[in-house]
Amino acid sequence: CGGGGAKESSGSPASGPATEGQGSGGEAAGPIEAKIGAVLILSGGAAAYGEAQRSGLEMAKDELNEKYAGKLKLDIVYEDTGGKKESAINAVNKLINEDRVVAIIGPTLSAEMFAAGPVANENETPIFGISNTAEGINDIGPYVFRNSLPESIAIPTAMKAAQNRYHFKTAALIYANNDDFSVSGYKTMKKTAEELGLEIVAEESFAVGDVDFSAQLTNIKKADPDVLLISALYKEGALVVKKAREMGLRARILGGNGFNNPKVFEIAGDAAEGLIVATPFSPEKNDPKVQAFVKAYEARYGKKPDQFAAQAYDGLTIIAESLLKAGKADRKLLRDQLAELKDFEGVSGKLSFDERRNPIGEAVVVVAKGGKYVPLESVSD
Ligand code: 1QQ
Repeated sequence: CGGGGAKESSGSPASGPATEGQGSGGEAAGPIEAKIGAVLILSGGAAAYGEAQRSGLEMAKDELNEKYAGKLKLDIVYEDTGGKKESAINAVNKLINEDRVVAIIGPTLSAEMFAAGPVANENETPIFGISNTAEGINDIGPYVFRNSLPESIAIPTAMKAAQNRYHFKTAALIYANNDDFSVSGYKTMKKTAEELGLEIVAEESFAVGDVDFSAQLTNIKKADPDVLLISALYKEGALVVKKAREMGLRARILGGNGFNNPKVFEIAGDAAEGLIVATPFSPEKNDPKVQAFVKAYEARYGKKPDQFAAQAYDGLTIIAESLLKAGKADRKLLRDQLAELKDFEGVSGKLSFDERRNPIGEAVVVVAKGGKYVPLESVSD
């Protein structure tokens, strides 16, 4: 493992404040005591993402504290943003300066990370996105990480698989124009559609919080596309799918990461049938690690984990293992260990970072069938 990154921390007392107020710094015989902040959406129209993330984190925390008993003691301080950038910034400031966390997990939305990531970066505190999929997240700075597969990888994977199967000629796009993730996903969808030689016959947008999409969908229906590409969070995205089917749109529908939450099925009902998305996590995966995770999660929470729970679980595991390599709860040493992550085998797949700390990983293409997502290759129509 080497731990080579530590060499760069010229005079480790520089990162002293990171360990203050955290009980043992880990150099004594006791366990490394690490307080981690989690900045999540736990209320409002996108709360199901944060709830799944908190479930994944709590399960990981308990398992890791048991597995590394005597070596590592993790504690998580949760902050709810309600999806608001201002709240994310305030939460990050509080966690860094008052709670003196060694690292922050989240925030849930890319938009929140673009707002709050710079604060953590300036304060030399590792901030680790578990669901940020927009382009440019890692460009915020060297203390910013994510294990969530960028849409620039996931969307083209899904669109190419769908194109190979259904041979679309025309496409329409609709997206939330005031959310960074949705805008970034829309740009990737448009670029990929052009690369695949599709003619774009309609392009529409809306705002997060909107509930009436009939004007946009009337235009889209008139254009009669072969595929409708939707870049949105689950609530608005699922309402668009529902309305599109009510209006009789015949197009196949393909969505981005926002659709990777079971709320989609609750909101869209039967209209979700056939919806295509890309995800790095599938609870069906024939892998003992994934199956053990799914079983333990179901036993604890009474439902299957979604991708957000899985990436949260992996995110805390990565931080815990990096803390053990760092040897103490120190922000700079932890950052250096995180930057060296290679071939981590998580429940949401294998993970390494490229030189810009972007995750290198693979997406599975899934399709909605009978109220859940199944691999596209497993269906015949
Ligand atoms: C982002 C996303 C959202 C779907 C997270 C919930 O991928 O904001 O980047």
